[in-house]
Formats: sequence, structure tokens, C-alpha cells
Amino acid sequence: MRKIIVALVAGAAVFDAAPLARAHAFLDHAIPAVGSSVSASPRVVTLWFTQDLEPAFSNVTVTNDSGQRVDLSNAQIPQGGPDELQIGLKPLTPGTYLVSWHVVSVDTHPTEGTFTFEIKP
Ligand SMILES: [Cu+2]
Repeated sequence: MRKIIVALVAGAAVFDAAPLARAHAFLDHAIPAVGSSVSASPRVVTLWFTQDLEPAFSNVTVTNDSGQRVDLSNAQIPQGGPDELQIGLKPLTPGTYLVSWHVVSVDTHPTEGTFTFEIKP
């Protein structure tokens, strides 16, 4: 049984290494990490996706727990990072922040999602 689990995990790892084989652009990881708790206000949020993005149709916003935008409205796909989306942040006070993204991958499929991160008191 243990060998089967190891084989499945290894198979998943191979699949992760070949993002172009996937169907759409899903969030792979982010900084600050999804659901994380950080001690200082980050200057940017960076999201990495499983596929390259269409810049004209990809955006991200960050809001506080009152629903107010706390980002700098400067979302961009950085040079040399076609699967990344970045946005600058205003100086943030402790609290929980919501990151909302909607992107279109180069295969023209739209996806969207949200996650939160917390700044510790
Ligand atoms: Cu797709």
C-alpha cells in the first residue's frame, strides 16, 4: 500500500513539472502565501499560475475587511514572468486581506479565485 502512495505522489510531481499539459491557469502559489500570517506589511502580492496569462484580461485586487481597495491599482505581468501577476500594496495595518484574481490564460480560458492572508497584530 505504501508503495502505491509513493507512486501516486511521484506521478503528481511529474504532472506539476509540466504545467503546459494542464487545461487552464489556476493559482499555483503566491507570496504572501495563501492563508498565511505575516508579521510585516508586504509591498507587493505576487501570484504564480499554472499557465501563462493574457495581460489584457488578467487582474488582481486586494481589499481589507471593509471591502476597501488597499492595492495600488498597478497589477502587471512582470517582464520574464508570463505566468506571474503582481500588484503593489499600500502600507497595511494588522488585519485580514482578501486577494481576488481573475485571469485569462493563453489558451483563452478564464479562471478566477480568492484567498486571504493576515498581517499579525
Ligand atoms: Cu484552459
